[in-house]
Amino acid sequence: MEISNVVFSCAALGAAERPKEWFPHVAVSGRSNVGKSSLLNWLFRRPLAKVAKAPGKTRTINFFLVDTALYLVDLPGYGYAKVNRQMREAWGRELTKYLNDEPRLAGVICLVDIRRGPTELDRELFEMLINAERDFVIVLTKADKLSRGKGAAQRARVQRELGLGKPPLAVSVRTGEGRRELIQQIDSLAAAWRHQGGGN
Ligand SMILES: Nc1nc2c(ncn2[C@@H]2O[C@H](COP(=O)(O)OP(=O)(O)OP(=O)(O)O)[C@@H](O)[C@H]2O)c(=O)[nH]1
Ligand SMILES: [Mg+2]
Repeated sequence: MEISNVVFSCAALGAAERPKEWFPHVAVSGRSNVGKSSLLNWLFRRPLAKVAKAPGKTRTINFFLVDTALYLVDLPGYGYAKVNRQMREAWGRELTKYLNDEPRLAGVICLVDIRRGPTELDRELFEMLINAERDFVIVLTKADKLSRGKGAAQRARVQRELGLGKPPLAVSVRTGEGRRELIQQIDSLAAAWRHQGGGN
């Protein structure tokens, strides 16, 4: 798979606002500021998703239609204390509904900062995805922030801590590391969904 034509489709909070077309969704999740929107722009090679230095930028579920075949979905981040509680609860509810109930959701790319490793909130999300029987992969972001040796050590640590079959993929939008492998992972999630009957 290559990503050539991408169009922003819509920003949704509730289920009624999601796109109507029956294409698989691959969603990108993670803490605020982990680099979700940056990673999507890097995949698109176009700045379609809004990025910010401060956390809490993305506040809706944003759908991008890729080559009229699948949606890549930018999710609001979690773990950002400064947004008011009412807002946070509203997203939490809508996000939980989306992750649990959306039949077109083929899988989730769970981003974790390579320097920090998984946090308590990340683990809560993994738990929710396991309970919902969702396919997901863990991807470490900002690989450029660590030396090669330290990066490899962090990958091994995360593998061990989460009991993964192999070390997670590490990516960097700065150096370009991991782009092809990430596209492959997205492709396999969508392919598995189609193979399993496409949400029907
Ligand atoms: N060094 C480095 N910085 C990165 C990388 N990816 C993202 N960043 C920076 O991290 C910050 C947050 O990026 P965003 O893409 O807005 O993060 P987000 O996860 O979408 O954040 P929310 O929308 O608030 O949940 C920005 O300052 C980015 O430039 C990377 O691979 N390397
Ligand atoms: Mg964002």
